[in-house]
Amino acid sequence: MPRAALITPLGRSAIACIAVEGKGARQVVASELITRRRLESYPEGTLALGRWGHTEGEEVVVRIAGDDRVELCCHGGTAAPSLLLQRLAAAGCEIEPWQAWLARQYTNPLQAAAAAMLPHARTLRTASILLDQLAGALTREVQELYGLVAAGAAAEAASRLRTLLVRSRAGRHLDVPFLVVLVGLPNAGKSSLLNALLGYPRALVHAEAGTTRDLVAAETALSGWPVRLVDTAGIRGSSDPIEAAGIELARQAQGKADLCLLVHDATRAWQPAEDVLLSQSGCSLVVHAKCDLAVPPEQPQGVAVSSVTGAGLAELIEAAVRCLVPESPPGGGAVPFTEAHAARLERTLQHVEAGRHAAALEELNLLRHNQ
Ligand SMILES: Nc1nc2c(ncn2[C@@H]2O[C@H](COP(=O)(O)OP(=O)(O)OP(=O)(O)O)[C@@H](O)[C@H]2O)c(=O)[nH]1
Ligand SMILES: [Mg+2]
Repeated sequence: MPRAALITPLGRSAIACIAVEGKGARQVVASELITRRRLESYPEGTLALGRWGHTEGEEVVVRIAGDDRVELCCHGGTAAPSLLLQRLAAAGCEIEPWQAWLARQYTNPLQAAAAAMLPHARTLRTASILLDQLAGALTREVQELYGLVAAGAAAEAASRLRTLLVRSRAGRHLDVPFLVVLVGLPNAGKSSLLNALLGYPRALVHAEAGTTRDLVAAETALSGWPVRLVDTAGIRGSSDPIEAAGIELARQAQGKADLCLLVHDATRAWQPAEDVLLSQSGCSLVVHAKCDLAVPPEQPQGVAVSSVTGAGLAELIEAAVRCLVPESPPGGGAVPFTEAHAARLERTLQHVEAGRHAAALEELNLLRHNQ
């Protein structure tokens, strides 16, 4: 039975594309599509214009991609592709999700996984890393590791495994952004910094302390790495139940962050409460804000910025990226890109270090099959 899948994204678009493949694909399409000549008579590679159905009249560009493969380009949006899929189903096609269609295009499971993640890449940089894996970078590295372990070159294998594990931290953020949370005392300049980093006014800024209550989030990219920035309520003891609820949200966000920007108001002395905040977050970077108004303290060390003049923002972005991605993967390099890859590589390393070569080879085999 032929299968059909919508292979362009759902939602608004000018054009949508449906792939129909498998034995009988042309015949099924020909039963619905009116073309000038019989569809079966077109040679492979032909592009032709047709009219869908006898009553609907949707104009469709058809590409004969192979004997058993046809691509239909119709109007985008939801109505036209849904109609075509419904009619194809009624004519005997099995309708499948694009992920299943895509998986069948690759024989190598790691490459198939990279292809499935690629539409979710948020930036050019992360897409290019996934394209490297789609081109076989991770597959080749796993094969070479397999050869090294099999040949007893444990030290070399362990060193390459460690490199991969470092890269896997960035690899897990090719489709999901890093979480960067701005915390600090009230009025420190958090919301102003959020806006300055985004380049547009997302959060309300006011001279009154305690302005932000809810979490205010927005996505951006820092040096090509996808980042979700979250602004929070200034932390202080408050008897106002609404502000206290906001402060509780801030603490929870701080606990989940990949990186906390601890925003300090450089016009004020460093406070003991800020030492507490610093000790509470695992990974944080101190930001001395409002540096256009005052000289920031030397301790604790941090990045001096002004959200008003823009001074220090480039340095802050550089420092934040260094915290999130200490070693940027080289172009064309192998990058493990899922939690499961990282877990397998971790276990492989443990086996290699303990001299359990058979177990390490087994892990690499499973990784090669993306299991
Ligand atoms: N000159 C100058 N003023 C700033 C800067 N950053 C913030 N401010 C001012 O400081 C005040 C507080 O700024 P916010 O960004 O609202 O501070 P916040 O930390 O979000 O405050 P809360 O939401 O109350 O916790 C506002 O009047 C801002 O205009 C800066 O870099 N330079
Ligand atoms: Mg605020």
